[in-house]
Amino acid sequence: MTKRPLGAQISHMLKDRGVDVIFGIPGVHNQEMYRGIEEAGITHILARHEQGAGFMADGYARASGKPGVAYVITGPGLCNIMTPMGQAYSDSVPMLVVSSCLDEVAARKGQLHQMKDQRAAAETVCDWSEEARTAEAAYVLIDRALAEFEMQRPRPKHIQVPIALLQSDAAPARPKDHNRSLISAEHAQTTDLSPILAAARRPVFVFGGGAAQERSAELATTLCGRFGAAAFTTYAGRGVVSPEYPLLFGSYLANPGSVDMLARADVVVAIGTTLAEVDIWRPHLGHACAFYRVDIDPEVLRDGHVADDAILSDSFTFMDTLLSAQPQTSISDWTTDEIAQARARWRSEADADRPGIVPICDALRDCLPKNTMIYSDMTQFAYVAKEVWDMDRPGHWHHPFGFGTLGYATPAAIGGAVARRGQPTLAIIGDYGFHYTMQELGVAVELGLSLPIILWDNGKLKEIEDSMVRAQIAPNAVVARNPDFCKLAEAFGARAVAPKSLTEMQSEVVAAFQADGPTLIYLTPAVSE
Ligand SMILES: Cc1ncc(C[n+]2csc(CCOP(=O)(O)OP(=O)(O)O)c2C)c(N)n1
Ligand SMILES: [Mg+2]
Repeated sequence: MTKRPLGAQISHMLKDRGVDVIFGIPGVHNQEMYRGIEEAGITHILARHEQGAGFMADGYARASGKPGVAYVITGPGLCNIMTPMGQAYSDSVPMLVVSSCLDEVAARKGQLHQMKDQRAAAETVCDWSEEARTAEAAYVLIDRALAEFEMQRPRPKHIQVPIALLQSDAAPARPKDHNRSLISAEHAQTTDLSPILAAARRPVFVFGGGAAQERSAELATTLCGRFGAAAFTTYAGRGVVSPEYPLLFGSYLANPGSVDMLARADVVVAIGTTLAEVDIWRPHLGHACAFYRVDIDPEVLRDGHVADDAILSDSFTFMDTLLSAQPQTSISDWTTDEIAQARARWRSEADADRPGIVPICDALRDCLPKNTMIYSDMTQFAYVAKEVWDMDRPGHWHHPFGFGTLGYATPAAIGGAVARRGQPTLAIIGDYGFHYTMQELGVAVELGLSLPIILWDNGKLKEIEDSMVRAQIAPNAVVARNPDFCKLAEAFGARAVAPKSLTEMQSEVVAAFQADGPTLIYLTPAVSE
């Protein structure tokens, strides 16, 4: 048993548990955690700000399904990563943040990186935040976090370790117990909805991000087809149902017109969705019929969307069980016409609300390689795309949904590209949001990531300006002087292009996927005129 300082042992333990990449920033407080990274065979990615490290870990986790791990220092390092932790909390992303902490704070004021209660601060934005006071406690907490990522709704966790403990010699953690089954018995619990769905004339499925696993994709479409069900997806659930499926309403749940369609349903089954404010932008879905919910998280099943029956199950098991039941004859009254008409109406409403973006979405989608993974930011471009852009596979469009923070897309796409080296990744971000984390461009250059970054420059904080106008506030504080974005990208060592037409944009996007580093693709509304 090799004794090493605990900081080094932690990296060795993480490697043993399957962690290959850690995002972070070292400092004198957490440097012991850096002693063992290379020795353990883990790649460390040095972000330019802890917020970048957190978003990279998030993007990595969303792309790989593995936990995103970040190392940060006491105090400011932890504070800086709290926004990504809050984002990962709202969007159910498995993220593990390990930080140092001071050995003692009560009697010694004015120490480097001191804050009043770091652990409690972190706890406000994650599932749990714990301090390890012994090496064994650190190991137990790490294994608990990793087990919970697999068994429960995944959410970020924070473990802090006192500096002196990180420095002190410790025996290694026990090797991973491969025999331990992580399948929780409660996930097998399902109710048979088969006869109810077979008898329904207008069944509707609503699929959320919880159903957006690759293995669920064909299941969901087959399930809808079996019962002649119409389907909605939330933004996070896009791609769960094939865009070829004729009864797909798409991701238009936030369009008020979706209420009328849901009112026609005689059974609604919501799978893996919180039906949160950011999904439906109204308190009630709009149905007036039997309503069933399926979720892995009991808290979701107990919320305000009261169901006739709440089924505690992961979405895959639920769908698989439902499909294994004996098929019964099922007649559906949904017509492809009513669905196509509703979709066409909603698409033109999206275009009218935020003009000029739909044609760019169409052109962009047409030129992307099939399995492109997209990361978007809080920009009007994404708000339009989330509705009009059908995905042909689940889990390939990531957005800062719940917490809704700016600056997500660039670093999250970097994390995603690291997780899927050699496969296409794209970022979409607005001119204002780009400022939040643009320094992470340096990381993409360093790593030689062939990452196209679509920068949508409408010259302002357009969504906020529009909102102020609607509220009859004279628009103010909505224009920031922008730099020459192309020169800026070039200063980082990235490529930069400013296509003048949609066809030019398409060839630049194709070229960007072939490049040996990131490309800033600078677009203004003029590109579609
Ligand atoms: C951290 C954070 N601060 C503030 C906001 C509020 N906010 C949402 S969108 C937006 C403007 C974004 O401007 P831009 O990136 O240019 O996108 P556009 O709306 O112009 O497409 C702001 C300030 C936010 N979402 N996150
Ligand atoms: Mg803007």
